[in-house]
Amino acid sequence: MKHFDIAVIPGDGIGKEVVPPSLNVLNTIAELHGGLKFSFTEFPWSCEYYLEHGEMMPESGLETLKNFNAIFLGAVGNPEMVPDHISLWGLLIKIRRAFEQTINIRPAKYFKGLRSPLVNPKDFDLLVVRENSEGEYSEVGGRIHSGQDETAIQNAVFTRKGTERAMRYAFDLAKQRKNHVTSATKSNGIVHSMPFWDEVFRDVQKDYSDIGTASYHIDALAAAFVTKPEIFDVIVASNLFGDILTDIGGAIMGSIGIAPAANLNVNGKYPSMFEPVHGSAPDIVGKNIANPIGQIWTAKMMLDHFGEAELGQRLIDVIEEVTEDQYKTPDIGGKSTTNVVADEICSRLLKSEALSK
Ligand code: GGG
Repeated sequence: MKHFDIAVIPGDGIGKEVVPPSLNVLNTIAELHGGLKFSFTEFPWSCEYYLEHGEMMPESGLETLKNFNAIFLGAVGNPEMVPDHISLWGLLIKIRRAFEQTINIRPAKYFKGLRSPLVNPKDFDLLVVRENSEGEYSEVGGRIHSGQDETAIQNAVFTRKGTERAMRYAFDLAKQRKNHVTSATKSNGIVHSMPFWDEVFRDVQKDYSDIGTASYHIDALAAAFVTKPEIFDVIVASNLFGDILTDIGGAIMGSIGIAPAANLNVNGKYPSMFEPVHGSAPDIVGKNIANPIGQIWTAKMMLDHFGEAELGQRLIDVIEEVTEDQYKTPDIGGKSTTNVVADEICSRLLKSEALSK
């Protein structure tokens, strides 16, 4: 029996609504497999927790999380209660940094049963590798003066180590896919970090002569995600560019509510963390209409990470079947509730054929 200990942080807003049904899906997967067991330990760390305790997670939180096989996170943020930069840096980014989750992977593909807003979406299937530990998301900078002289300085940090690591990860992934990597740059406008980014890309590329490459300025790349997403395979991007591009990835699939993400620790020292791309969506909280697919697809990425790719594939096939049969929440044009969609996925998983152990 394979046993995985998962730390569960539903977080804020719809995170609390999409995580529980996704745990049911994982339990169903375990039942289907027969030789797999998940133990879930839930932590209440969130903006509500912050209001009560003055911190998003306790001081001992990282020490506690360290012992789990993975972290399954919902959403973070409630700007009416806690400023976004405090909630994000106090929980989500804190975990990413402390656990050296230096790579963030975010797929987007044409999804059967969903209406993409694109007139002709073709069969796009792309994967963004986002540098997840530095870049524009850096704490270097500060604020001085007030009034007319008030000044804010935010530095972006690009190290050769971090940049090269993300690029090598992208090239290695491309080998298992369609052998192509696109670099997201902006070296015409950002005068230091982006020419450096291009230089590292050219250096890394030399070690992967069988992989095709392209380099797009981020503005043109954002447009191409909308006009011709089918030409892309793996895209490597800095922290901010990757974050923005993957919201577009969600949008062209039909809704950001279905987009998944994995924050990967690639040195094996700490657990990785799995979270959907979407945030806490305060506008739809409490209505039981949040799309659970982003969180459930995130569970598929966790299964892949555990080496259970066959189960992961089964899960994504069932998700596509369910959307094709119109079990859809309102964000993708349906009338189903969060729980109806998730329950349908569970019941179809149970009806599907047994899997090899
Ligand atoms: N699902 C996790 C979540 O709530 N993300 C919100 C967010 O703003 N994330 C920014 C980021 O991924 O850097």
